[in-house]
This record gives sequence, C-alpha cells and structure tokens, in this order.
Amino acid sequence: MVTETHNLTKHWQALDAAHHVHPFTDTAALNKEGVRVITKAEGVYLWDSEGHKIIDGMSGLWCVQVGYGNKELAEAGCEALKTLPYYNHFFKTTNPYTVELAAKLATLLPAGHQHVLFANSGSEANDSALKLIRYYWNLRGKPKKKVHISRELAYHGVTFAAASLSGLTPMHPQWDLPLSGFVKVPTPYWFGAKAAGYDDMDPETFGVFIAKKLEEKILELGSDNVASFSAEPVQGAGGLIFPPATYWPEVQRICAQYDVLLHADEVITGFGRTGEWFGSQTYAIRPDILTMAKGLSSGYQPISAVSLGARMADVILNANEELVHGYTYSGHPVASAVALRNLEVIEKQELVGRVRNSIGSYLQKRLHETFENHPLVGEVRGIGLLAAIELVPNKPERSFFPDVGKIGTHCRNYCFGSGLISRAIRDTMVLAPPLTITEAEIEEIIARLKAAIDHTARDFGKM
Ligand code: PXG
Repeated sequence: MVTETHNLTKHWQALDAAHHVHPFTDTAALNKEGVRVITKAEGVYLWDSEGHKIIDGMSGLWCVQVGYGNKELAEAGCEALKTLPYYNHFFKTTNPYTVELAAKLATLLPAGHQHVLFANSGSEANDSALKLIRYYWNLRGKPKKKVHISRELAYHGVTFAAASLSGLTPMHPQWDLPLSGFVKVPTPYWFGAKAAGYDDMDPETFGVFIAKKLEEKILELGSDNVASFSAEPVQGAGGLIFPPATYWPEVQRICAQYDVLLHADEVITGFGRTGEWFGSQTYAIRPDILTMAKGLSSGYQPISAVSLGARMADVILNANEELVHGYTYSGHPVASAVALRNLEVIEKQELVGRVRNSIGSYLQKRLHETFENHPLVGEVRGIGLLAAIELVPNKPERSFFPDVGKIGTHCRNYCFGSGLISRAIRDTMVLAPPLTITEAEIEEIIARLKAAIDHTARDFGKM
C-alpha cells in the first residue's frame, strides 16, 4: 500500500466520480463535494489519503468488534486463501473452517440454537430467515401463516424482503416497497413517545403498552395469518432505541400465545456489543430464529448466518426433502476462517466481559457525566458499547426540532471536521466504538463530541 498518497487523492476522487455509485448517497452531489479516500486503519483509527487521522466511534458500520489491523484475523484469512480459497457445500461436501465455525457458534448462541446456515450479508441472512419461516409453516401444514410483522424505524437490510421488513419509510418509495404481507407495529421509543402523541407514561408502562400493539395487530390480522415477528433486540440504524425492561417479556408472551415465530435480528447487537454474546441474552429473549452478520467477522470478511432454534430445526431438518436454498458463497472457507479466528480473539481478549464489566460502563458513565445537563441534550442512553445522545430544543418536553435531521447533520459535520466519526440519526448522535477501545480513546471521542455539540448549540442559539 502506498503511504505517500497525497498526490493521488485527486486521481482517486476522479475515478470514483467517473465510475463508482455509492450506497445510500446522492452520488452526483457527492461528486461535486469530492469523496474522502480512506487508505488505512489501525486499532480505533482510520487515515485518509491526505494523511488525516480519524477516530472511528462507529466501528465502521457497527461491525469492527476487534478493531482494525488485527494480525491474527489477517493470518487466518491468508492461510485459508492459500489452503482452500474456495469450495462450496452443495454437493455433499464441507470444509474444516466452516464446520468449526458452525460448532463454535452453537456454543455461544442462545439456548437451543444448534444449527446455522451461512450467507454473506445481513440482508441475505434476513431474506433467508423469512424463507425459512415460510417453509416452517408450510411444513407444519399452516400455509396461511404468511404475514411478517416488524416495527417502525426497523432496519433489516436492502434486499426486496429485508427492505420490506424494514420500517424506515424512506427505504421504500424508490423501489415500490414494501411487498404485500409485510406489516408494521410501533416501536418502544420512549423518548420519542410524547412527540408521537402518546400519553405521558413512565418507561415501564410504555414498554407494555407498545408490546400490546403487537397483540392488537395479530388479533386484527388473525393469528392464523401471522407467520412471524422480526425485531432487533436494540434498534440500531433506526436511532438506537433501547426497549424498556418490560417490553421484551411481554413480546415473548404474545408470540407464544398466538403461535407467532420470533425472529431476532442480531446483526448489530451480536458479538459482545451489549455486554453479552447476543442481545437476546442481555434482554432474556428466546428467539425461534436469529440472524447475525457484521461482528461475526468483525467486518474483515463478508459473512452472515441464520441460526435455528430447536423448534424450527426439528421441523426443517426432519422434512426429508432437499432444502432448496443456498448461495455460491454460503460458508465461504476464507470468510469462515476469519470469522472463526475473530470469535477466538474475542474470547481470548475477553472482550464480551470487558464490555459488560468495565469499558461499556466507563463509556456510559462518562457520557452521562459530560452530556446529561447539556442545554442541547434531551437524553443520554446506552448499553454496553452502544450509546445515543438526543439533541433537542426542550428537554422536559421531550420534543424534537421541527426540521428533523438538520441539527444532527450539523453536529455530525463538526465531528467529521475534528477527526471523529459519529453517526447522526435524525437528531440523535450515535456511538458504537470497537470493543477493544481504551479509556483514553473514549476520552478522545468524548472531547471531540463535546466540542461538536457545544459548537452546534452555539450555532443554534442554545448556549
Ligand atoms: N439488520 C440490521 C439490524 C442491520 O443493522 C442489516 C440487517 C443489513 O445488513 P447488510 O450486511 O446487508 O448491510 C443491518 C445493516 C447505518 C447502517 O448507517 C446500518 C446498517 C447498514 C448500513 C448502514 O446505520 N445495518
């Protein structure tokens, strides 16, 4: 890799503008502005082609659990590339990397999850999960159970089914989505509840109230028609929504009562993010099916998986027919080798316990101390190494700025300008740093975020 990249920036920007269409981007607008070229990464830091050092408060896209530049993962990938760069699992074959990975996952997943299928992205995992849910009900002789319920503000990916399952409405009109059979219920977003017109309730009451919206929807549709309820244990891209403690137990009760399969989308919450291996363990959720990606390989390789709880596995694995599903790259040996080593590194470095017992609580404590009484901040919330700070005009009112997203983007731009990557979701500033982050690096993030929020408050007359 070239280290003196300064003279190449313009060259790469021109090539990018001429040939590369960016995800979730107005490419023409970006081309006018000029794209940033990221050239290397180490630990929690990125460098761009102009030599700027950037601290990554988002682990890439919520995925780089072990931090950048981990040599053990690189070596595992390199060894697999040299030994078995590719083979598939279609024709009565397997490979050591993939079976070891599947077996390792079976030791970490929630109780009863002993079988996994592999795919390459969170979207594919979710598409696969919905197909498996349909198949389960068909095998059970209940082919009418077809409706997939999910939540407003959910993010489950971009393929036809995953985008239909997603509840972030801007994801739909360009593609004439959602497909039919996808139905939404409200989300347990307590901070936003007053602004959304709900009565003022304490979080615990609100948790049960919102869970019961699922029950109402099932009764309205008829439980004979409802296949599944899909949800992220903590909603990520929808604005880091942590459910009140009463929410998940009530959802669990409702799914059991009406025989609706519970699908936990753990693409963000998996692999230590919340201080347990899976968010399902943090919230005592017993999913029938679970999808994972991102932290499975710390983002070093594209790989995702679907795990089947005992109930689904018993039926699907005893169907006595071919499962007509699978990708060329399902259980890719190189991706499997990297993912397996990633899990070993997470274990060896005790990163999950670190998030639960030390670094996660440190982040949460320092964010509360720094921002709780800030004039622009309505709420600081988080768990493990997931944290959100709501920028609001009036804290006690729990109201939002009328031009949603404006102040968040403004603040995000200050962050980027000062060498900090943080996400603004609407007007919520979000952090999800690598699980390897140190206290000193957290202090660096907080100092930059504080400066950005202070500047923003001054610009908007709030300080
Ligand atoms: N489920 C969840 C919960 C996710 O967060 C996906 C599924 C889809 O995964 P793939 O691998 O198909 O992208 C995701 C992805 C953001 C952002 O800006 C979040 C995601 C992806 C891209 C951007 O917050 N989450």
